[in-house]
Amino acid sequence: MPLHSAVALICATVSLFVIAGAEDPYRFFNWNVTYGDIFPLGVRQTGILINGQFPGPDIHSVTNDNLIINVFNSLNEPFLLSWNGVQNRRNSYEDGVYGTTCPIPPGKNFTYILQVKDQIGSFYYFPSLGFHKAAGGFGGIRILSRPRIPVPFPDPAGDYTVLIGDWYKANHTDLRAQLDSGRKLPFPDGILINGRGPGGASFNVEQGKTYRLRISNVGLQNSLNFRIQNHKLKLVEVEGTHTLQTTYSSIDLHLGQSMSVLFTADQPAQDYYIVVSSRFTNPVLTSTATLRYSNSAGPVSGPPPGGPTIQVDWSLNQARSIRTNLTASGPRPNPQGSYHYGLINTTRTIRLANSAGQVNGKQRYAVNSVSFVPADTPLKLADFFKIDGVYRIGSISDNPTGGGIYLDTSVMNSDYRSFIEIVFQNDEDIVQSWHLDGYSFFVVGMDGGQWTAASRNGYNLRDAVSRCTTQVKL
Ligand SMILES: [Cu+2]
Repeated sequence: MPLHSAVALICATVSLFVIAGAEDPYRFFNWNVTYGDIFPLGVRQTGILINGQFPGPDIHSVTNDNLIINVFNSLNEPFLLSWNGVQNRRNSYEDGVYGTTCPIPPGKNFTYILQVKDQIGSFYYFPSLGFHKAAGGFGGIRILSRPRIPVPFPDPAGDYTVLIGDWYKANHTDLRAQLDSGRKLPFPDGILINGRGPGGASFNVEQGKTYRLRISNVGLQNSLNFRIQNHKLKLVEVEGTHTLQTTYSSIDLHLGQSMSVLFTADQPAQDYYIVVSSRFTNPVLTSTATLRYSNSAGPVSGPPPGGPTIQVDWSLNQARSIRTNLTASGPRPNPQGSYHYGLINTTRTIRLANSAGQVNGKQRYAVNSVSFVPADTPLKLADFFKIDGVYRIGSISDNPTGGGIYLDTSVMNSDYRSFIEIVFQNDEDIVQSWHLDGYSFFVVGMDGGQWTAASRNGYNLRDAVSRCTTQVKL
């Protein structure tokens, strides 16, 4: 199996903004996190609910809003929520992942204070600890443009969150126990669309109108393909970047990725299949939802449309076709193409290789041979209170070592305002997703084979998308 790689450029900049005038609006959320019975695939299992809901409630916001989210943990184990795609500006301790912040103990609460400063787009939140994500606790995040900022397409007649993901009938505690006993995850039992199994979810449209879908892959492991019977999908936004408006018959979403598509209900009035199927798996898992015209003359008919299954090149070509719309506004009115990332010198190259293996009889995953273990004190707290000895800078190498997997609290430094090239290398036999919490990066290249310095000749240094999650192919 040849190595495959993807390359990201990222600026390690933490900018200080001077905010003049009135404060930006506040939005308050009070969330209670509980266990509850759910039956998404027809059998009872323990889900994680937010205010009684599975999936959790959407967060609707506008650029620059302050989000105050008070989370009560009514589970019997520690809990954290991570806000995928919400950028951190000197507040990485608000991004709920082990290492930057303390877990919320059972019976306690924590109030997240976030600002979606200079952001637009479609994202989602999810629980980051203890395999909770396999039980729910996720939901959509949308950040709308401010009223006077032009958006490069007319207001859609409807705007729907679509959370898709592979799913297991087993409780998250059972799945966790399987990894801890040294086994890998089994093949999933199905695919959920907005928390519902095959045929469960439906979306209502009026004939002739155009709708926006904000689709996120909130699953555990599998790349998914999304399509609508007899309808085309126009891609308009990827994780906060307005894209060239290319039309596709189906779209791949790899784990953790979010995209917005527009479609027009321009077909004869009836119901149609919305199909989500697994990529690069044998067998192929398929699930459906229903697109329902308000004047529908009848139920879905015909077989659900097929999509790509094991074709890697198809997926790579589609990924390469996703480009930034250089003449469209982002969070601000100036076209974002004025940011010439391709002209900035990179001062450092980091190569990260993922691997899987057993450590002390448990199934573990590693980056440059290090499988992360949390320190007793979250790293940002150690920084804040100037506690020495919690972690070592440089406890992970800038390049793959080829050595076996070992446990450590891996911490890599970076220079303030440096511009960094990151090469992701995958020699496992499944697609990997890499996500950078609190930052975005430009995905400038993606290809098979071993990365070399000559690979730079093929970089897209003009209109790559800035996003927070990239796939690295098998
Ligand atoms: Cu994140």
